[in-house]
Amino acid sequence: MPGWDSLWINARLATMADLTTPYGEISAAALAITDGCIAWLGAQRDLPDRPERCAKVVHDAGNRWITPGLIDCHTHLVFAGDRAEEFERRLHGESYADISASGGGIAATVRATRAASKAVLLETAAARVNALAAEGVTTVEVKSGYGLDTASELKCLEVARQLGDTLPVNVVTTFLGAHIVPEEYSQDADSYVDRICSEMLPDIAATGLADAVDAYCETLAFSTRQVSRVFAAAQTAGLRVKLHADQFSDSGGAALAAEFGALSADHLEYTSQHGVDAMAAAATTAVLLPGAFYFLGEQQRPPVEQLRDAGVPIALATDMNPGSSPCYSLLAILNLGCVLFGLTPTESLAAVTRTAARALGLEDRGTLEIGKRGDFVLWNISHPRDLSCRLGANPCHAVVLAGAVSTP
Ligand code: DI6
Ligand code: FE
Repeated sequence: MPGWDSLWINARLATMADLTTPYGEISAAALAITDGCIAWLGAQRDLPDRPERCAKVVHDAGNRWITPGLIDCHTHLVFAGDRAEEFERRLHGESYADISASGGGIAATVRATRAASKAVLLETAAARVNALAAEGVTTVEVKSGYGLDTASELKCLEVARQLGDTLPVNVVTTFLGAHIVPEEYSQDADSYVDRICSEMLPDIAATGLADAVDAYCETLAFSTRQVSRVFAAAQTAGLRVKLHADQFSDSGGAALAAEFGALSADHLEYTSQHGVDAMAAAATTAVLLPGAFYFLGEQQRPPVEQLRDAGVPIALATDMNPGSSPCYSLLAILNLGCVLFGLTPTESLAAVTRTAARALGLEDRGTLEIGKRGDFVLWNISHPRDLSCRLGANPCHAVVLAGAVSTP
């Protein structure tokens, strides 16, 4: 008798592990948990004994599909204020870049976030995390980047950690001090980069509040030369890097990310073949963000074919933020990934499970396999492709986090 903590029976598993069969399906399956991790999975008829004799608790999945817990690997969900008015300005013809240049955009959210208390930031961010969790998200990456001074960045990263401590979701944090040049440095971007490298990044790394370092490489933010300095400082502090790259133009961001062995390069609409090849060689994951593409009415799609051909794994994420992607639904992103970027439903689901885990450097999740965390979702769907083909539906039946049912 194996003595597992719990056992789920009558399940259809989309393991996402061995994708030589679609979704890595195991039908008429069972899945066992011990100490919060997957202890066994396979065809139910292969169980070593009757279910009640195998585990302390037996759950009946009711022949539902079970997928790995979803992972949103790129968000900016700790922020104050809102920018709905900018949404209207864009509809009237102003561009994202024009609005940024006139003091709106990220700078507007920085002003509001600096002025907000930790309690307000926590409450508003918790509502956003809960929206994701209600759709089966069990791990979420949260970036700072709306503080842009040490104290305000620490405030946001503390809030991010607190979200993970208090809500039924795992939080991975990223320091994005190089988001834009803050207003007080507007005449001297390089001095702000100096400050990030010599003061902010080392101080923040020492607190342990940041799991990685990101930067925004774009004409309205930082150049490749400036990002290189930030990445070098990150590596000195022992932190992995990732990059907002080539969103509005080919700045060579993807190749730069690859040069620093980045976990991921994100956006990539304008990435060249050279950038794709560099990512493949460096095993850097591509994180595509169809929410920002959609909200900003972009026309140039990321080079999905080239990424596929080069074998670069493709992840998808919400990019949840108050400006370029006020998207509160990772399931909607699965649909946009298919419709806007031409991913298949299988690729889309892999993009928010196994590949999203890879984008975060997490080897303990993202697939249903023995030894992985017991983070998974039961769905009211007839096939995993349903998750990609609907928009605005939430077929999540239950969420299990480290083996424990977390849905109310
Ligand atoms: N991620 C970002 O950091 C920026 N764009 C993006 O896709 C800006 C977010 C914002 O508009 O606040
Ligand atoms: Fe972003």
